Parts: sequence; C-alpha cells; structure tokens
Amino acid sequence: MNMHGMDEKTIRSILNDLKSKDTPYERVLSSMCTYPHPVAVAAHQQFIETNLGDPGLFAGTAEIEHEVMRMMGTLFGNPDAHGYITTGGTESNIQAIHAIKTARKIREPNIIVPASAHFSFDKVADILGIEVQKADLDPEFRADISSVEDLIDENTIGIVGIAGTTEFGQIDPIRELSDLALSKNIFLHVDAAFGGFVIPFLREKYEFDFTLPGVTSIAADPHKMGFATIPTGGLLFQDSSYLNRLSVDTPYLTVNSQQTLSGTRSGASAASAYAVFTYLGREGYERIVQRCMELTHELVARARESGIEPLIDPVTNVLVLDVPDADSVRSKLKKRGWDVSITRDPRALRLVIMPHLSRENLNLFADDFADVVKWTSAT
Ligand code: 0PR
Repeated sequence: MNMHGMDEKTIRSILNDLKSKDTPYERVLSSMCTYPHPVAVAAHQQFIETNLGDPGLFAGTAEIEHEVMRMMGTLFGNPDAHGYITTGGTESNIQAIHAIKTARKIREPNIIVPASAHFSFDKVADILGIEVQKADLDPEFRADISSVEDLIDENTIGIVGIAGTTEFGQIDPIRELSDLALSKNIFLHVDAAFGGFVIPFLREKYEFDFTLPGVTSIAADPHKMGFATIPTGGLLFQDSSYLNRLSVDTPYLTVNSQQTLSGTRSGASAASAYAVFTYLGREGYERIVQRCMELTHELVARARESGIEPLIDPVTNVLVLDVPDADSVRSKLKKRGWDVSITRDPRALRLVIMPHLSRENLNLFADDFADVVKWTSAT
C-alpha cells in the first residue's frame, strides 16, 4: 500500500485503465452472467453498507431478504420455503449438502450427482468430506435414472438433479429423481443455479421444483438469468428444519444464532434481487427468456446453413454445436473478438445466449462462425 493517500481523480483513472482490459459482455457467448438490471444496480448502491450477518441492526434489509425468499419460494411452488441469499450456486450447493449431511448422521456418507454436475460438487466433496458419485447421462445428456439408482447404497444420504446444466442447459428428469428419493427415503437437491430464472418462464413446461414432493432443496441464482448484481445466489429448503440444523450460537450479535456459511453478508444483494423481481414481474422475465430462446433457435438455423448440428435441441438458452476441432474453432473466434466456450465430453462448442446479446451481434457472430468453420474444415 502507498504511504500517502492518492487523489480521487488519479485513482479513478487507474481504475478506468484496468477496467478497459475487461471484456464487455456484448461479444461474450461463454458466460452465464450478464449486465445487472439498472434498478438492481440502484438498489445495490442504496444498500451498500448493510450487513445481513447482523440482521438485528438491519431489520429492514432482513425483511427484504425474507420477501425475496418468499418470492422465490412462490416461483418454485412453495411460498413457505425457507432459505437465504448466498453468494451464488457454489455456496448454495455446499450449504444444501451440508444441511443434508447434518440431518443424516452417517459415518461415510455419499451423494449421487449426474456426470453433468457443476464443478462446485467437487468442492462439496472436499470441504464436507463426502463421497460424490457420478451417475451416467442418457443420450440427451440428462441424468440416467437407472445409473443413479444403481449407485444408491446404505451410505447414500441424497441425490442431486440439475435443472439447467452448465454445459448443455439440459434439465434432468426431476420427477423421476423425486420419486426415487421418496422411495429410498433420501434427500433430493435441485441445482437450478442457471435454470431457476429460465425454466419457469419457458413456453414449454418442466417439473423441477417444490411442486414435486421429493425435492428438499433448490439452488437458484438471481445473479445469472435473474439480472441481480453479483454476488446474489439463492438457497431454499422445503421447510425451516433443514437450515435450523446448521445453527451456530452467536451470543454477541443482535440475534442468537446463524445458519449461513458467511458471517458478514451483503444486504445489497437482497435489495438488488428485490428491485429487479418486482420491476420485471413474471411477465418481464417471460419476455426476456423467450427472446433469448428465439435468438438461440435462430443461431441453430444459421449453424445448420454451415452443415453444423446442435448436440441436442436446445432446452434452455445454452447451445452446444457439434463442430469438428472445437478448440481450434474457439481460438479462431477469439481472434475475431468472440468469447465462446467448449464442453468436456464430447468436445463441442458451447454458446450461452444471454440477454446482453443483440440480434445484430449474433448475426455478425454467425457470419464469423460460418467463415471460421469453413476454413477449419478446409485445413
Ligand atoms: N450450478 C450450476 C448449474 C452452474 O451453472 C454454476 C455456475 C454453479 C452451480 C455455480 O455458481 P456460482 O459460479 O455462482 O458459484 N455456472 C457457470 C460456470 O461455472 C458460472 C459462470 C458465470 C462461468 C459467468 C463463467 C462466467 O463468465 O460455468
């Protein structure tokens, strides 16, 4: 740190220089985050100093968090769902499994996740000392129910289904997983970190939430398709008994116990989610999600003009294209200013069609894509 303070103008100019090295989202097709909604940004700024870790001091902000949880619970079929605002999908997944582990006191517990699970479950394994078994996928990249069932043994405490997989945007058969969880008397956590703010707003209806009786917890991130500011994740449990098991005593705070992973937590996240939920309403989200789906389908049509097929018909706004030599296509697109991503297995080109992408930019992208594919297959 410098000994003497620096003037604000110089600091701002240094920060501007550094910010200019960041990639603006307009040409990014690899991210599940986007520009937060302006009403979310304004609310975030208004609550910048608030700390939900000491809710007695910030009673109004705590009310906002309850209201956000009620709105999310209602969206996911259970207004009485109980949870809190996390820093994102990783923390939600860790805490969901933490609660399950605490509920089932088994010496060497395991959980079963589909092979498509986000890498946060590798952190779950490490941090919680739980064996994380990976079930096979069906040809459409959904969890294969018989593989999940085969892996269940007497040490299995829970299973995980993904509603909107990171790589394929696919939705696991959550009803079947729910039936399985009920019949084996184990927990079912649904990772809807991405899909939570997509699936309820699609024209096609999918069962993935608390309306299914076996679903015990859901992770859904307002900071992805919910347009809240980063970091805003959401974790909800079927009822308060789950989270209460994680209580630790906090005698010197304004409340006597805490169930969250972090101590100090930003109330700005809660305010930003509250503002954007109420501003857009279901109708606003439907409009945005359906536009993303329209653009996704347009991109499929453009790829087909170059003889390239998607690996699955896109279910959400994630498009995976079966291009030969995906790594090389990715780096060539990068040279033309586009950030795209790849899948692990099989190796394919992964595009996330977020709301920051305009039709005009996607047409430019499709032109570059056609060109790159032509030259890649020619060499
Ligand atoms: N669960 C699922 C299904 C996810 O897709 C993700 C993140 C998580 C959990 C973890 O969420 P947090 O990152 O909020 O802890 N999916 C993206 C990924 O890791 C996140 C992402 C966002 C990546 C923006 C890149 C990026 O630019 O691939």
